[in-house]
Amino acid sequence: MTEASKICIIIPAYNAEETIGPVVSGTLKYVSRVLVADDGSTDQTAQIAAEAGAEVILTGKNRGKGDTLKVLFQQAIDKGYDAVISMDADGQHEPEEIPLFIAAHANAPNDIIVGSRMHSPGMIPRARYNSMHVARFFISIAANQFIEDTQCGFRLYPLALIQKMKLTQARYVTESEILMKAGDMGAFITSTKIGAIYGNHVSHFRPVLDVAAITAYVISYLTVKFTIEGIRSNRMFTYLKNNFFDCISSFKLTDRIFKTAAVLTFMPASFLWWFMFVSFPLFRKNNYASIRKFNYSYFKITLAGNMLPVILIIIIFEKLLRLIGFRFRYVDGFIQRFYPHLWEEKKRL
Ligand SMILES: Nc1nc2c(ncn2[C@@H]2O[C@H](COP(=O)(O)OP(=O)(O)OP(=O)(O)O)[C@@H](O)[C@H]2O)c(=O)[nH]1
Ligand SMILES: [Mg+2]
Repeated sequence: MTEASKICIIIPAYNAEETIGPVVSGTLKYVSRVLVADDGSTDQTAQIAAEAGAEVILTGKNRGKGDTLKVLFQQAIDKGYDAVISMDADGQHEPEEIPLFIAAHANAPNDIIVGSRMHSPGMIPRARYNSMHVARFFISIAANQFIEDTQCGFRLYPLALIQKMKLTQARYVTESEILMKAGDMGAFITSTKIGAIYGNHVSHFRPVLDVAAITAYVISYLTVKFTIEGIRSNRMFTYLKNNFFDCISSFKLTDRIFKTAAVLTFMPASFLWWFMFVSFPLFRKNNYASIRKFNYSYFKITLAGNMLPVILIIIIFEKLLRLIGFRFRYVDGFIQRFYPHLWEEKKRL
């Protein structure tokens, strides 16, 4: 059996009738099976995908990208695949780039391979590029390694790795959750350069709500990780399936309570963790093992965390100024300064 025959393509789709046909037919040049999950579309997405050659799964009412990905993972596992390549239904991912993922997988079969668009800043809307930088900074810390593009949906997932984690989040948060948990279990995440396509496509991504949902989860994840790493020696990988954090996150109410508490206490807690970083090694040798390994200033991480509300204020300020005709670009400078490329030369521990 060749590598390619154990990999299938999965496409979560929602109201993508304009683009899904060519996406499916394009991918079928590289793999023999494409699974499309139609997530309660109100248009012809399912029919067009099926006509183009995909196996279509109907999920019923719209549940969002994350839950649909979970359905697709399970389908691929049931059908005996080793790995899946996820692609967006809106034509932002080029089927011609599938071989890059297959080749990277052949080199590193246990790694998650993530497409990176970060080398094409000119092709990506400025606000999105900035939020990709901030997300990359914190998700890389949680995942114990530098990940070029943490928000790209064009990825290869080894299914054995996916089965080692419990996915508790939904919509656009799930993809960040997977990277953090995988990296925080000791898995590697490899990047492969892909093109950035931003045309006149329809986006379902809600810039405020979805960014807020990702931020709240990343903060709550780091709250658990920084607390565990702070009080334990040599504890770099803190995630284990069904740990207490998974239990809390599995129920909507406790998930919300924990996220709210984590967001509200993040600023004072970040100084507490910094204090633990500086003083605890006297009796907890090599605490914060992941950060010490990278030799990255923990104070800069603390500062970056505390700059988040400041950046938010500057974004609002910029938008207000734009309304009265002034164009300033303060945010870009702040992002470059406080959320730099982390550990560029030390991608792996
Ligand atoms: N199953 C399902 N999939 C969705 C849903 N919303 C989006 N998707 C899928 O996720 C992909 C990415 O969603 P987009 O809304 O384009 O988000 P994005 O690509 O991160 O954001 P843009 O860069 O603005 O396009 C889409 O192509 C769909 O395949 C949804 O509600 N359900
Ligand atoms: Mg899109």
